Amino acid sequence: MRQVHRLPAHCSASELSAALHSGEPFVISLQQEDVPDQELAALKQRLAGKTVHGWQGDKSIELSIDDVVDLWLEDRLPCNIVDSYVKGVFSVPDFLAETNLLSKHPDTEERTVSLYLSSSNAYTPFHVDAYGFAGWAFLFRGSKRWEFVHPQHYTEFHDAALGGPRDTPGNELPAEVELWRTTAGERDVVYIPPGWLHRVWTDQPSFGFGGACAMPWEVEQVLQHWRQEKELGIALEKDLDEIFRTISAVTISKRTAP
Ligand SMILES: O=C(O)CCC(=O)C(=O)O
Ligand SMILES: [Fe+2]
Repeated sequence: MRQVHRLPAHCSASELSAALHSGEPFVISLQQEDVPDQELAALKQRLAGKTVHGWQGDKSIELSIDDVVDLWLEDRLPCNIVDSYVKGVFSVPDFLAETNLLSKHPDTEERTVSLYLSSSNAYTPFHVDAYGFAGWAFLFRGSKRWEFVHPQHYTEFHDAALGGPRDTPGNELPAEVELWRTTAGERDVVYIPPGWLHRVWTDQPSFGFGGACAMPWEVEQVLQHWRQEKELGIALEKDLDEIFRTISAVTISKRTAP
């Protein structure tokens, strides 16, 4: 068992950069001055009328934001996580936003910020995030336990009948598979590098934001995972080769513009 690296609260930019480049998950606590606190009641007003998406295992369900907030306050959401794209209601910290290539393409931009809500005792089974993108998850409230498995073990977890990674009954893992563990609390961000399997237990009602990422140095790893999924016949519909080609063409032409 490995403990996921926790960065010190006021770490330097170079420590943060080293963690982001390490290819391993990490946790960092964000300060109030970097991410001002938010109240769910205010968020409910800002998103009034919106339909949001939740996950019951691998099944997606739709709920109205008003119902979701009320159910969350009563700690009885009917899904393991509400994970729904929201724009403009959360300022992603610079270290996650500035270099994220997914914000530079219309087909992936909406994935960069999602509202996250879970009730206590929720459990999200092993999975890899869509397309093998990296991810970040920030909590204003609550507490979650995370377990990770390195991408090299992906095929051992793949189940053709399920069309994705299978969870392990009784939480047993093959002896050769190393587990990485951490607990995230209020104001923590968990960073999930591309292709890492993860499962999550929610211990306290949780409210925060998360999203998908692909940093320039992660593109090869994302594409590798996506090609692996294509071979297994479970890749999602978007053409990632094309998306990253478009992004790099735009980025290069901006850099060379007079
Ligand atoms: O918090 C959860 O239950 C799941 C979170 C997750 O899988 C993610 O943020 O990628
Ligand atoms: Fe995930």
